[in-house]
Amino acid sequence: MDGSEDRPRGPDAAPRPPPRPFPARLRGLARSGPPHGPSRPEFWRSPLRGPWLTSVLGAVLLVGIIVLFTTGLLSYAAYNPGLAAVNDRTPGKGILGGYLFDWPTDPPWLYRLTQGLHVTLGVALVPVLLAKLWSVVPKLFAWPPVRSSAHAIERLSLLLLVGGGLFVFTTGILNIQLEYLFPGSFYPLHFYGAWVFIAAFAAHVVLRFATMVRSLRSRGAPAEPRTPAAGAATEPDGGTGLVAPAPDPATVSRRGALGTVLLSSLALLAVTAGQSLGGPWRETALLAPRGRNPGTGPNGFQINKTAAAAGVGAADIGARWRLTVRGGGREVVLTRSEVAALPQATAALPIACVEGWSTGDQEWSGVRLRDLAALVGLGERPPGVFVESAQRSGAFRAAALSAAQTGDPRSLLALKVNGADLSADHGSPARVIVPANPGVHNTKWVTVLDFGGAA
Ligand SMILES: Nc1nc2c(c(=O)[nH]1)N[C@H]1C(S)=C(S)[C@@H](COP(=O)(O)O)O[C@H]1N2
Ligand SMILES: [Mo]
Repeated sequence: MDGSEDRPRGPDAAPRPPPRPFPARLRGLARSGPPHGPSRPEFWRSPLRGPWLTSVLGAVLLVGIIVLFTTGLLSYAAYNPGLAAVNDRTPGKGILGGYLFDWPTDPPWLYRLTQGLHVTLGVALVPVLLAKLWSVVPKLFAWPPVRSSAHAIERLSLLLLVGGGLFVFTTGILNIQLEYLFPGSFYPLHFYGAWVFIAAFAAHVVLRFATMVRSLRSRGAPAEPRTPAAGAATEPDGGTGLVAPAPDPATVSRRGALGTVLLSSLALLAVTAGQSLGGPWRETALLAPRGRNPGTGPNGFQINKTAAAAGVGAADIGARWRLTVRGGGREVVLTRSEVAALPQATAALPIACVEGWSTGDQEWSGVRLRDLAALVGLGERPPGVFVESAQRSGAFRAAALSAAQTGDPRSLLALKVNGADLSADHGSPARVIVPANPGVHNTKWVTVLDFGGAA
């Protein structure tokens, strides 16, 4: 636990002790000193490392990760995973899913906000995360690797912290950049990864919070960043093991180092945020994975997957297209002109993707989902609906909507957007649009609405 355990045995110890148990042998190893290389404290030369820098970065991450975790949990709730396996491949979340609640339809920009924040903040925090890891990297090599069972547990939790952190950031970024790299498996990977990470993170915060506050207080926040490069090495270690015992001369001040991290974060923010802000800002979203140039006209807004990419052709959505409305033991089959002849409603709603990009409000018009439920006699208090697409395969060909979502008067089977017929890429002839719904559940090229049905 502490230094007292490391002391040699008393003089009354037998000259030839019996084979020592495992931890004692490790202690012996410890006394023989670290091998050459990164396990020696002198290997690490930067005069910038120290409790103050680590604490500043830690404080930023503390706030940032709480926001990321919260918006991440909200994102899972937005999928309404309790409704059907098509909504989420991890329905059996056990107590980890205990917090899940029915995702509301108000305010209609809710998911746009929570998911835009989640993705944008996650991207912008990458330089802070890397700088934080850099600031503590000597400790990963600290010698001996394990001193006691308590130390072993602490090292294991650090492994989960670092590994878990790199895992959730990496899976998240791969998912937004490579268009659903892990179809179907991203959700469980990122979800369970996040829980492992947050458990290790919570333990870390409990263990280090006092040290962080003390280090931040000890070096006045306004004064420390102004310390010139030459003064960078003067920080006392305070038992943290972060300060290099034999530092090289400073080439940059702590202010310079922190400024570089801040600028990197701002640069990432600047080339990412536009995808969630929309409008003219979209042009600035150089990192945005999808369609910065979706064309002009009423259908000129971002497209997730084109009809061609989804394998949906003219034969599926042309004159032979039919809409099947099912529920309460009844079934109605409609042509496009029959759908267009039903009472039409209009709603201004955004598309907001799990990848973080979103559009501003588009003006959708079509038939209210609850009016379609009424066609099969379920109009009073419509149940949830299972929606299927002409798309034959792929994770997004079907989705389940809750009763609250079908009952909202702004929830439409849209035929038009911004006054024009839907383009093939936006889901012609008919697509679902529901307020505050994650984009992925706004199914395009809809062929079946099964009210009260399930996968
Ligand atoms: N059938 C089908 N519907 C779909 C998709 C799909 O791949 N297939 N992509 C979904 C996703 S992930 C999003 S974000 C929205 C995007 O709608 P848009 O391409 O019209 O902007 O459509 C959703 N509807
Ligand atoms: Mo999406």
